Parts: sequence; C-alpha cells; structure tokens
Amino acid sequence: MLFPRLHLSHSLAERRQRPCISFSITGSLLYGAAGKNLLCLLLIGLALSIAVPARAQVPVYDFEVVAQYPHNSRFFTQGLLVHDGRLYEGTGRYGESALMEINLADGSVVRRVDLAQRYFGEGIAVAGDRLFQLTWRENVAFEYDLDTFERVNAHFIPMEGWGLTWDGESLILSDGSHQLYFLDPDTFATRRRVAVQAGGQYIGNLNELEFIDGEVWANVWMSQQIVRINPETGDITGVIDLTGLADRTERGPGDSVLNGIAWDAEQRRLLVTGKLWSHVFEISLHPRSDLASQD
Ligand SMILES: [Ca+2]
Repeated sequence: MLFPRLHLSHSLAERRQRPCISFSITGSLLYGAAGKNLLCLLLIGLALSIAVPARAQVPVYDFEVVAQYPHNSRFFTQGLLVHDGRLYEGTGRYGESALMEINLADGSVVRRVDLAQRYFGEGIAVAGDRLFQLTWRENVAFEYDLDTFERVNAHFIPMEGWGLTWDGESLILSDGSHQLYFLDPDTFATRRRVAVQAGGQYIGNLNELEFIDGEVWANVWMSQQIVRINPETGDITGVIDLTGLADRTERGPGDSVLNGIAWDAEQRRLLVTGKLWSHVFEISLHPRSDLASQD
C-alpha cells in the first residue's frame, strides 16, 4: 500500500521525491493557502483520513528550467498564450487590467488595450482571427480582432470568468470551481461541461488554462501545481509539480502565485509564469521516476 509508506520522519527533500503530490490535487482545494511544507504535512494526514482510492494516483511530473525571460512584475497575470509565435497576456486587477502582446525576449509590450476601471481581466484565448478575454465578476467576455486589437464584440457569461482556452471547436472556460465549460465561440452558449475529478474527488479552483495535445492543462489556484485533464471525461491524467519555481524569480507584493500556461505548438515549448512574477520560464517535464516503486 502507498499511504503507510509515507512517514513524517522523512526529510523534506526526501518527502518531495515521494508522491505526496498525488494527494495534494485534492488537498490544494482545502489547504492551498497553507505554506508548502505545512501543506505536505497536512496532505499526508488528509490522505490517511480520506482514503483516496488507488485509482486517484496519477503520474506526477517534475520540471527543469530550459530558459527564462523577463516579465513585468507589475502584471497580474490571468491569461497567457502563444499564437503564431507571438506571446499574448491578459492581466487582472481593477484599474490595471489589460490585454497585451508581449515580446518574449525582453518582456516589452508590443501592443496593449486597457480595460475600463470597472473590469477585472481574466483568461484569454485565440480562436481563428479572434482574441477573447474574460472578466472575473462582470459577466462579460470581450472579443477583439487579433490583427488590429480592436474590440469587436462583447458576450454575456453567466458565471465568473477565470481561465480560457480553445480546443479548435469550443472555448473552454473555468470559473474557479471544478467545472470546465465548453462554449460556442459565436454565441457563448454552453455546449457541454465536465466535472474535473480524481478518484471521485472533485478538483476545484481551476484557474488559467491551456489546451495541449488534446488535453486541458490548468493551474490550480493558490497551489504550485498544474493538473492535466481529459476534456472528455474530466479525469485528472497527471499532476505537474512546480514546487520551487516561484522561488527562482522576484515577485511583486500580493497574491503572487503561479498562474499562466502557454504552449508554443510550433516550437513545442512550454512557458509558465505567475502573477507579479519577474520571469516567464520555459520548462521541460519528466515523470517522477519513483512513483511506481512505492508499492
Ligand atoms: Ca493559457
């Protein structure tokens, strides 16, 4: 069995190599605001108490930094994507929200549209020649012409807006719950939705999104993890543990948590950042090798 092999006497470094993370996809919902060390301890206790079914154990991936690029630490990153080799970012906070094209190499702003003070910007997605940006609690998603950055439409959304991505047919929206909504990009009608879960436990706080090779990847708000989701079933298929990445960048004051996933499909490179981070990181992933040896 897996759980009895987890002992509190393990050193922190050793514990990090053990599959504590396989429980934290549940625990982050409850304990995401806790310190990471405390979180790990709590999760061991949580795992013992809730008896997560063995089927909930999913592959865990560790990261390596391939490259790092400057990022404006005043940007409260809520949406990040690469399209045709160009980096786009949407930022939040009232009075500071914007939609931007960013020069990845030096972090400078190529194009920028500011939102009115009453809007808190959230996730962004490109669908064809259209660029969409959610707002948090203002029940509107803005549509822009990708080429001109002109706002061409506004769509009502009945839920909070958190993350947004595009699977080639539908916009996929997260609202901070465990649900993913698949929306018609013309009408914003909900075509379907899935509940994201692992081993029967709903995984909530889904935030920034990215559609990568048939999967939805999602930041889990206030955690250092990205979950990989089967968009047909809602099943969690993997957990990417980015513990330690936030320590490798200067961060602005406030809610400077990991948020922002951008997949450069042409160059097959993965970019991640966080709110108020001084860097965007290109990372590579590798499976945590000792997961299978725990039983
Ligand atoms: Ca994204």
